Amino acid sequence: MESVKLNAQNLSDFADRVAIPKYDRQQLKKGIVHIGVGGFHRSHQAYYIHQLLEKYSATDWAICGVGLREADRNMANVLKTQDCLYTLVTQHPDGKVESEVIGSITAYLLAVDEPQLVIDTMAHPDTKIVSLTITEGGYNFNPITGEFNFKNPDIQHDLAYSDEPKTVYGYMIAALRKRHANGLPPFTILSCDNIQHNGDMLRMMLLAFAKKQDIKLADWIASEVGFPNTMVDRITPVTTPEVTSYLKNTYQITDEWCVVCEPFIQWVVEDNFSNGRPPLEKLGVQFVPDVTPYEKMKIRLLNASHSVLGIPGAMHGHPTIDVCMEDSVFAKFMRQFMDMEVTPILGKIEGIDIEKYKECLEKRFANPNIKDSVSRICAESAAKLPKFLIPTLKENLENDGSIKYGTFILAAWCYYSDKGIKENGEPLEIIDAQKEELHQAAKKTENDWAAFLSQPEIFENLNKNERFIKEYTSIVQAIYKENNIRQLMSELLKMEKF
Ligand code: CS2
Repeated sequence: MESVKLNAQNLSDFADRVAIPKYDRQQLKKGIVHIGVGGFHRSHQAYYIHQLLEKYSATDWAICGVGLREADRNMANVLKTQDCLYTLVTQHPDGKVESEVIGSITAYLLAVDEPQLVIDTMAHPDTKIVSLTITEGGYNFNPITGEFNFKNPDIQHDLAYSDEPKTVYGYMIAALRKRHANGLPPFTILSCDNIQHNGDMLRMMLLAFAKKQDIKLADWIASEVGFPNTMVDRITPVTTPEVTSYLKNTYQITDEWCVVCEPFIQWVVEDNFSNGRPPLEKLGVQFVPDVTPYEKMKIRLLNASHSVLGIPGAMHGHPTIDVCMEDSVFAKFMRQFMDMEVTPILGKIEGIDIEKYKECLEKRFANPNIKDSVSRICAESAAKLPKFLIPTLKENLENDGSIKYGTFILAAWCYYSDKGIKENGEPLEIIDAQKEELHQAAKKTENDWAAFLSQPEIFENLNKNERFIKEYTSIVQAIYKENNIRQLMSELLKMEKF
């Protein structure tokens, strides 16, 4: 049988092969505008909303996706031809696969082409929530001063030309200004990135930007807009051509925008919405008064452990996270990091058994069908590690706790950034907006062992801490001398060398 293109017109053709939306997509109101429609948004929030539409007819909550960058153009083009439909492929550890066409995104706007339409959609009375996944590095936060980065040229552009914004802040302010002028209530702003206190951080940044333009508007935002903090979780690897072929060969579906994910899904949200919200609690989303302990646990255990496997994994030549987990040295190293360096600082979390949570993480990482590439994990480490790993190190330095495992990863990252090759001499695929700066700092290492740490926007003042410098220096020297990361990990585990 010939493969058929996924779109609204052909949708019913697939009904005997995969699950397709049962609701009438034409009748839905767009209650959510989502900025940053990557794989994660599609496997997580859009999937939750899809289920609400399936099971509870929550017809006010369809999603309008927005891409802010020129780089989103390809996706926008594909989406147009697919009427925003895509297949979600859930890969279970035992080999079971579930494929389902998701219909909750009903429109997609490429902001560079239609800035006014994006502002008008956000300012439309139907829009109740603007949600975001703009990545850990996307918040325009200056880690040294803790303040909004007004030096960013795009931000300066948005201040000068507020009707033709480029940044997420420019768009949100333009739309909120319009709502205010029209006497509409503001939308809730819902951050779904892996940053502790993501809502608070976004609020602080947006208010700083708003105050520069319009104090009255800033006051209105400060008193009326809800910025719930959230913890989001579902491992979503990069879609590979194998998945596209799988859909073609198994179900005869041509889908150029499919997404793969694990079965696990979790969302914990503070119930602080200023203009209504979908009844997500019906699907097991947890609404809590304070998300802090959950987000800390998830970011410091799951996201940091990903980097703990990914960076040395990439250097050693392990292609994916499950392959790292199959290697007992890597698996033990990660467990030790979780037990000795993260668990002690987490404290007790009401309703959560940390031991079980860690065991569950190990199983999720070991899922052989997810094939989550180490290059995805290592991508943008300069934005990730200051959120995932470095805060743990700092807390352990304050409390006299163990710092060996976390320090080892930073030293490995230095070598990785300096040499840019695997142990077997093949080039590493380094994806990082800070790639050049990292390389410049790292390449001075052999003349000055702590040179890599002189990047205050990443390490702040860690390079002034004597205990840390001592540990770091001894590890980084060993890594440069031996170029055998796995061997050194195993020596660290036996406490032989460091
Ligand atoms: C990963 C996350 O980007 C990363 O380094 O740790 O994308 C992770 O897979 C998700 O946060 C899982 O919820």
